[in-house]
Amino acid sequence: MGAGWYTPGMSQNIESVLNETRKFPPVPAASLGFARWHIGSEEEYRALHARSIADPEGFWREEAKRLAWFRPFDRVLEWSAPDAKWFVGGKLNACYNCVDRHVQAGFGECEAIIWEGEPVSPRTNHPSSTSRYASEPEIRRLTYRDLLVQTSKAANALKALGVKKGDVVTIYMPMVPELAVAILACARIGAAHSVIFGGFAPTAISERMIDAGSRVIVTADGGYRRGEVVPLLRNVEEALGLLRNHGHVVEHALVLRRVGHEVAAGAMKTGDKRGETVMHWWHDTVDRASDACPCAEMDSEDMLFLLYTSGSTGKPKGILHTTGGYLTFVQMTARLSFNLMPDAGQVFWCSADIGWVTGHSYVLYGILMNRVPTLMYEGAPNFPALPGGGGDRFWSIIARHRVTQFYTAPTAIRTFMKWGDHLPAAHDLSSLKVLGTVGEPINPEAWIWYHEHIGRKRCPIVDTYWQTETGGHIVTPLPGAIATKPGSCTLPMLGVDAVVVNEAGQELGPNQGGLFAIRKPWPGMLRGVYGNRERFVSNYWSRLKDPKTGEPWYFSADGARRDEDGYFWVMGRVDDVIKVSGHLLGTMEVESALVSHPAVAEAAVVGVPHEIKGNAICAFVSLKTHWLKANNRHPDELLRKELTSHVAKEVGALAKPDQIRFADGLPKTRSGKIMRRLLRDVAAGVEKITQDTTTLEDFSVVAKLRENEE
Ligand code: 6R9
Repeated sequence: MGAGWYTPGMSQNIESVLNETRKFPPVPAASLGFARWHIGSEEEYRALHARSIADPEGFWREEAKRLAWFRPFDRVLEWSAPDAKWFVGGKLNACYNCVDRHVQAGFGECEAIIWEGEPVSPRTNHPSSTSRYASEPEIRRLTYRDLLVQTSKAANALKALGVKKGDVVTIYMPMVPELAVAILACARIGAAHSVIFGGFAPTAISERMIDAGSRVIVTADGGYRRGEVVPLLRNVEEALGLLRNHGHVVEHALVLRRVGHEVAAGAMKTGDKRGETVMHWWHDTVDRASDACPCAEMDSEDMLFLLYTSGSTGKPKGILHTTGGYLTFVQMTARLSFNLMPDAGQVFWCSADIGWVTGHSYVLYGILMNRVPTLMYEGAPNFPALPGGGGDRFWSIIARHRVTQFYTAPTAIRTFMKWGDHLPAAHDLSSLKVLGTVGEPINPEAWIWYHEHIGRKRCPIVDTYWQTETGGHIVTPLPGAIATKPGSCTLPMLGVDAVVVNEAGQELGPNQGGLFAIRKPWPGMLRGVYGNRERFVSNYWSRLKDPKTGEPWYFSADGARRDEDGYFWVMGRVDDVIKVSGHLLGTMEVESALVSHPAVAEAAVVGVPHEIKGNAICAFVSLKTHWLKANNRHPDELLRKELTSHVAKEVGALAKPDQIRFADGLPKTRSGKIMRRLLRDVAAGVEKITQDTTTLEDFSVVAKLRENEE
């Protein structure tokens, strides 16, 4: 078994990472202006990690004590694989841990959220202007007391709409402070939140609401993105129509006014109905609600949220996280990975949208629990767009707010590289102390650029490997303790028993490619796939097990290797899931969208390595000839465009194929399975077809596909 056997979906250039030998030692805390590192040496890390694996209950008991519990837990863990119960018997509340406890401890006036809106007008040539822009962006600062008042009001408003403990509230909002407020308000009253990324289409909203049995949605009239208005309310109204057709009743929609100039919004009044759904403006309900609302006492294992993520089948799965374990895990990982300390002048900025797990754990929960101000930015990095192309908004934000920890994705870093070194160079980035990356393997070139041009060779980079399912970081360097290597996420988080194994569950030697597994439960682990036990078991707990005891191990669906220092190198997904610009997408989701178009007979979607996006989406499509004839249509550019916008409409713009290739038929094995590996090679333009093609049903198909290569 060589290093390359798990190549599907792999977004790292294997040769370049295998030859990567650069190593960057940790720097003294004082050189960055930190009072100290939480963990300051590799020896300390190794001793703590060894202890956390030898005595997980002792280790996690101490960590959990950092939270505020209404009732202490009786037992740390009840484990009957794959089911874990953490901190059994304990009662707590997530909003209390993020907000109330800080106010009660006398920190009510400390900043909790610093928010910057997108709109600014580009600078005119006004000579007296010291700003790069004609108008300064809108900035809002919320203290913990503000957050307490706002979440209490929103919680009371939700209660008035009939939301109860255990209900699922869907949230589809732009990156504005009210999004954080809505999430925390749900947690406050014990309702689970299901946040849907604002880039998703009406079909995606309706699918998720049905799956979650959710009857209340919180949204906004729109949001700003790259100078345009994203029509959130219009999408919700369309979704409500789809839901009605399914017989799913949404009782209430709570709508924040963010943009104000939408026609649909102008026409809406509180109390209006869309079908059976009663519409409410946020300013009519939340603003008028009482600001006193007690925190619900939640069981440690009560559901905190659902977050839908793509899988290898067409339907997204609702990843279920519970309260005590998730909170314990994210407060610890946020603190250790970024060296968070309250009252130390830190400002933490994670540029991810809250619609993804990174935003849940490291824009909100993990950062607020550590009482460090969290920065939220509403819009795009290239607004306003600069004359030469690209944008420097992120660097101006870092300078303006003296950001100390910055966390973003490799795809963004590669985009910044393309826009040019002069953009970050023009800004004061001296406040930065720790840089983070997440979402996909980072190529060494991007890592080095981040290190030199953003970190100015001073700041450690934490390459944090984790998933929606893991709740928080599972493999990452700790910035004061672990020497980094560009492209490697280095060593496991405390309490995480991570390994690279073969199919038989045997640990592999240095630089042997295998499967990434976790052998012991950890508090941030998912507790289920909502309403689908079978998918939970088969997706995560069926492929790998302890060869001695037969106990199932967690399988992340990623291929990985460890080097001679035990460092992990994640090589990418081994299933039919791809990362496109850092967003997880099931190829089946895109295929289902394509075949729902009347012209399409069959579709196969694969990822192709892409310089900026990590993966680009390539769709092979065979068309219905009778439909083409009947409608006088042809496999041409026009149809390509139509199919592309059809996918955007069905799933969301993030799922748009970058390439559509028409084919007479798709290559299949005798058992009828589409030969994706082969299509991947064809799409990537690999010269020699690596897969044994003797099982192909129709050889001519391969030749045709290869002829069609652009
Ligand atoms: C947090 C998040 C999970 C998948 C995961 C893996 C990839 C994430 C990575 C990484 C290499 C890293 N991934 N971080 N691969 N190095 N630092 O992204 O969650 O959207 O659920 O995606 O992302 O393939 O399996 P999610």
